[in-house]
Amino acid sequence: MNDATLHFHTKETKQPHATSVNWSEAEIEALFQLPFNDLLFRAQLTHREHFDANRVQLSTLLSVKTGGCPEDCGYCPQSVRHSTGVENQEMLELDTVLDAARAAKAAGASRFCMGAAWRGPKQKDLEHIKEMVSSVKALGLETCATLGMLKEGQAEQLRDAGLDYYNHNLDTAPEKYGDIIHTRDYDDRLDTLRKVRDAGIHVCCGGIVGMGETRSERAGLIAQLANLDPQPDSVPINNLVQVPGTPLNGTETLDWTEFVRTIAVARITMPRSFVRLSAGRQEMPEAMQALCFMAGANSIFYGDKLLTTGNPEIERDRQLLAKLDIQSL
Ligand code: SAM
Ligand code: DTB
Ligand code: SF4
Repeated sequence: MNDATLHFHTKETKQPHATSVNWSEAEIEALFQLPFNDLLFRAQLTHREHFDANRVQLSTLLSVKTGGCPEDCGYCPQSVRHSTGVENQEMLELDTVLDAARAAKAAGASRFCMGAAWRGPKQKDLEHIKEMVSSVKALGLETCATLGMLKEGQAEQLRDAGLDYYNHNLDTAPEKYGDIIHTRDYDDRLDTLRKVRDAGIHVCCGGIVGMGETRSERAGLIAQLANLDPQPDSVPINNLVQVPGTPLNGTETLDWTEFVRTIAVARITMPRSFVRLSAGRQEMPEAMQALCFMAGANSIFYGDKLLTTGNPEIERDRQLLAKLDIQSL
């Protein structure tokens, strides 16, 4: 029995109202090392303390500006530096976005997330995005955007337009980061997250696993996320979608148990956050997804497409959720 098994009382039960928690990488690694069933059991206990275990939140993604991105993120099919066959698409018309948002709402999504392949938005771009945000919000959907780095004052503009969530990921552990991205650094990301939080927008921040990182680097990513103060409202855990033409294509895939463990550790360390089982679901068997829900995932991307890559068909997800008696939030 290791340390984490012996000290079964979780930090959150010790400090139910603490806003600031401090998880060391060693503590997080000890969670990863728990016997699989013990880890899942503990994650379920934590999950049930804070959430209805039979409900999952559904967010639909739309790429409102695709490809041609100047950044060099090694996983991303939209970087101008990688030949992936993704067709560049300038900013979508408002009506196109609204049609997609109406369809998402009709299919049962509660949140609509608009993504753009930018280093960050220019003011002219932001004007269009603000229009999209306020119009999507007027349909009765929660709004989310992921537009890259924000400059001073931009988060406030998005908030005033009605933006509920901003997605900006830390992506990986600080020590792994330099292997993956060279055009912006970790502090740039933390700075954008601070701007979002200071503007009063909910923070959606997570990362990608399966990029060839070690287990301690996965623990390092979770430590960074869990030690954000306050913790992110929503934490997308992406399993790398390997796209031919990207530098990370051909990376050894993560064993499925390790992915489920990552979800469980995210749940235990961020007890009140929505943990989103994000990219990579199309490649996951249903039983693995069910284990992720058992490990505390309580949100998914819902809709046939992520930004440029595939996601399970809506009908297939409906059937899966029905089989698991899971209802949407
Ligand atoms: N361009 C903006 C940015 O990077 O901040 C917003 C869009 S970007 C595509 C949003 C996130 O998608 C990335 O931070 C990364 O975590 C995730 N992502 C991109 N490509 C991925 C892939 N192939 N597999 C898994 N996640 C991916
Ligand atoms: C997040 O963490 N994952 C989503 C969303 N935030 C924007 C994006 C996944 C992208 C997967 C690759 C693609 O479809 O281009
Ligand atoms: Fe550009 Fe975002 Fe892709 Fe990085 S992840 S290349 S910033 S679109």
